[in-house]
Amino acid sequence: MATTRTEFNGFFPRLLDDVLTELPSFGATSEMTARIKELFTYNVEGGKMNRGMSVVDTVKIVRGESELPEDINTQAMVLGWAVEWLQAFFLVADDIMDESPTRRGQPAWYRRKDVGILAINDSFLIESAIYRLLKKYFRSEPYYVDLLELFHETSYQTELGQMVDLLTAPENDINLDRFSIQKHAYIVEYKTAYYSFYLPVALALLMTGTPADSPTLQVAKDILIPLGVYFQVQDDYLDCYGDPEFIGKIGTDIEDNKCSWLVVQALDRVTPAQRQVLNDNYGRKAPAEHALRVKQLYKDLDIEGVYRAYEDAAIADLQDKIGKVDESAVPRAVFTAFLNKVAKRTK
Ligand code: GPP
Ligand code: MG
Ligand code: MG
Ligand code: MG
Repeated sequence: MATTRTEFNGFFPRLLDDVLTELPSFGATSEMTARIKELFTYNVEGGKMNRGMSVVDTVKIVRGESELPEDINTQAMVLGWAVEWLQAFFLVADDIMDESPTRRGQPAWYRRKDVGILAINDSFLIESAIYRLLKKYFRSEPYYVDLLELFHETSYQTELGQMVDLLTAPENDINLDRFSIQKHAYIVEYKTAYYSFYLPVALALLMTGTPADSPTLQVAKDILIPLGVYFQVQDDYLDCYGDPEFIGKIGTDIEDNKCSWLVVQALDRVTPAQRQVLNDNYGRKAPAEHALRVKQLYKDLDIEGVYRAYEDAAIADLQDKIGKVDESAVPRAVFTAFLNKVAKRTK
């Protein structure tokens, strides 16, 4: 049985408590502890939890068990939540950099009056908590260093992707020549696919006895990176076409001059006159007419139709890749479970 959201969420208070109860040993006062509690509660909870739950589900599939023994379940839950903590660290920082007003249906953390620029240090604190949890639950496991290396490498990959995302989107310096399909491919692979898709499965494989240098991890990567790329293309699409009420965030990619999948596809299809329209309206924070003009251009170019066609092709390609996986390396169900959660998502 796949993990339910209730079951997964039910584990959070225990992990929160683990981090909070050791804070006095770091000299924390009750005020400090209360603030850290609010920081973690506000930012780690409340997402879709797909990344975290997939660690637990992958462990179940690999072990061929619908219910895990208690000790294994605990460790799988910890790794699942560690991925959610990593995601919270990235999102708190990303919202500052993207100047996003909302996240998960509430004001972005840095926008709270009592937070502001402290959110930078808060994002580091969220990251550090990951390593407190790993130490507590995995310190004596033979694969402890492998877990640490995987979190470190994945963070590095994500930060490299975020760097290119930001370098490609300077404020007040519009240059459409900076955008390309290749640049977009690098950004989405690095900023999203590794941490969102490869990491949860790789953690589950390490936990279930796969050595860190096993070719099995490459088998997983060959499917999960393209799946993660598709996921970020969806994110780019939803930034413009998703319902903010439903997705819990207000899109800012056009205003932020982002190398989004939509603009890259548009550039591939524009006439010189339409390119001029993009040049004159993309990447402007205000007035709102600029972004609306870009959206009208997307409509003229039927970018939504281009997206639908991409989506069908991406799903077919992933199904094809999954069909070719050697089941003695990784059960195909690991990947189909993931694909089913992501395919045609609207949130
Ligand atoms: C998604 O980009 C990528 C991240 C959240 C990774 C951020 C990485 C850091 C090292 C901070 P996005 O800006 O499109 O996400 P969203 O649409 O959710 O803001
Ligand atoms: Mg961003
Ligand atoms: Mg963002
Ligand atoms: Mg986005």
